[in-house]
Amino acid sequence: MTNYDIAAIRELVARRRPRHALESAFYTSPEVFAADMDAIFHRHWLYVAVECEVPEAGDALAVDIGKSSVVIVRGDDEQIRAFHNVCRHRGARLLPPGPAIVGNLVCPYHAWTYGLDGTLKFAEHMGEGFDHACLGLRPVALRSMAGLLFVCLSDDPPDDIDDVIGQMEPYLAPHDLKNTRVAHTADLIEYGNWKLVLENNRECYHCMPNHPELTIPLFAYGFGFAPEELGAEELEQAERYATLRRTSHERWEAGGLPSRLIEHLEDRPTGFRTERLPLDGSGESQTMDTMAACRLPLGALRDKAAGGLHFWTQPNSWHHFMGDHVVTFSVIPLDEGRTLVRTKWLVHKNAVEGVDYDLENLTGVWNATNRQDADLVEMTQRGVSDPAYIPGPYSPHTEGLVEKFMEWYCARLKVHLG
Ligand code: 3BY
Ligand code: FES
Ligand code: FE
Repeated sequence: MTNYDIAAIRELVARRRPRHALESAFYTSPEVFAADMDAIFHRHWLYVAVECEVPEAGDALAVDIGKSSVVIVRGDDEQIRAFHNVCRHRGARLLPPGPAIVGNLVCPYHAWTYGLDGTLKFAEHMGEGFDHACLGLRPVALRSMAGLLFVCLSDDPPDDIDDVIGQMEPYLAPHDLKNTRVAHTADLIEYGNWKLVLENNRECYHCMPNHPELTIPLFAYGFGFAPEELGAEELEQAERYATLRRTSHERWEAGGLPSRLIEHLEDRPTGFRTERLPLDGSGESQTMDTMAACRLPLGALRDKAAGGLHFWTQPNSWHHFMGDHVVTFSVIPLDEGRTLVRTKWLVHKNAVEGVDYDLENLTGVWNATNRQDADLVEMTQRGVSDPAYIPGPYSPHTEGLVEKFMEWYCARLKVHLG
């Protein structure tokens, strides 16, 4: 049973003006939100966690996604599995959101006890003929992409994930995510629809006026501009950036670091984009002084100026992989006007806070940038909720990737609404 009017939403999608922001209802209507959860968040691969959050057998992590919740757990056989966080007896949640260490998964209600592989091991007082075998936890599709964990809530997940993993692993592997640990997690609730969060992330048009910490201007030139629209000084910077990008790619690739752009944002269910981009200043890291935040390099990375590998997935993540640390972001819609942005900073697993890195220094740039982005999203949510709002045009130069996100979104809605 759907709690939205499929025909009405289909009509909204059909009349979407290309290369323009969406109509207000897409950002403000509870019905469109319900359709988004159904068609997008329940049918696509979602980035939710990192392998190093469940390093040992019995380590578990519960992640809420809308009305759903998923338990990720490492079994005694070292395999990581995911299950719906719903007891097969009368439905109680097995674990609250967040990390846990478990021997078995024991329901707090009547103590039905599941093994780490999801099988029901004990259920007392259930009488004769009770069939344990068909009351195991319902599995959730899970894939590790070089240590990034993706789940799909559908029983029929898009099968292009294996191709994405195949293409991405050479880019991600040098950062050796399996030997990292989470130095810090920040949950930020942004007061805007999840699509405004994604749209904002898919352009750097707003970076110059809003993100002084993000070691721009270099960053901004990585995401599109028109030379003829730049002043003389900006043009010189942009040209310097283009040269640095080319020479950096040559150097990184020669040193075994895949760097060139791969972009499949709008033509497949699991849209993604990656490129290793040079960073400002020393080129080492996304810190206020551009120098590495952590003394221990990740994996086999010995080029201190390894830039920042950015990796985006649709519908819900973006990441920055640097030589000394990784920052990952996952987007989880809460309702039509609120979105959780969960940021994790990963460092080498042996790095000691206060010795090898300073937490303020590690998290400074993205804590500030996230705050600024949250403000931008909130003010946009307010504006698009105003009866006077009319969707405006995207820049063909600096918002091309926003349009690709929207093309993907509308195409995916169409597929699922028929
Ligand atoms: O974090 C990102 O990947 C993007 C790049 C452009 C704007 N935003 C900061
Ligand atoms: Fe889980 Fe009863 S609801 S044991
Ligand atoms: Fe931003």
